[in-house]
Amino acid sequence: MERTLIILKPDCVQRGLCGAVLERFERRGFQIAAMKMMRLSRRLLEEHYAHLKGKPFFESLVEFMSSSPVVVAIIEGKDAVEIVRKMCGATNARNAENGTIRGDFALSTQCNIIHASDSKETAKKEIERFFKEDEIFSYERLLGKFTYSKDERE
Ligand code: IDP
Ligand code: MG
Repeated sequence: MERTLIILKPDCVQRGLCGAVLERFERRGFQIAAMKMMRLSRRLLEEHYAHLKGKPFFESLVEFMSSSPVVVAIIEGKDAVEIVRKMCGATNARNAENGTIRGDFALSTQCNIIHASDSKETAKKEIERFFKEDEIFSYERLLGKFTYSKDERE
């Protein structure tokens, strides 16, 4: 099954919304393959947001992302990368559709609750950046056969 990386950002942790956000992925049928709390270092953030280096908001973004512990998790399921991105909504939460995580929980471009990998290639890199092999769990859920049809599970 496909895996993608999410980060529940400092605003999500500080506002006490981690449970509400994770619940959405679980309710949709996704499985949590890994999860931990960590404080992101400048070194890690400079690597993670390398594509944004040079933007006027870069320093402020690094400061924000290291201002509180965050929760990092791996979400697993068919087409997880694309569906999880869709569930997050637009980067600027003020433009995010109602019903998306950002559209329901945030009003800011920077403080937008959640990071999610933007492609299968990025997901692979980001999972390796944040998790060791022995922190990732493959397991079968008893209700798996009610989440996907037989042919979809294969
Ligand atoms: P994404 O998180 O929707 O993939 P990116 O463009 O990859 O959006 O930007 C990464 C993060 O940087 C955003 O989630 C947001 O927290 C922050 N960010 C992006 N654009 C701006 C901006 O114009 N001002 C402030 N922060 C921004
Ligand atoms: Mg991005």
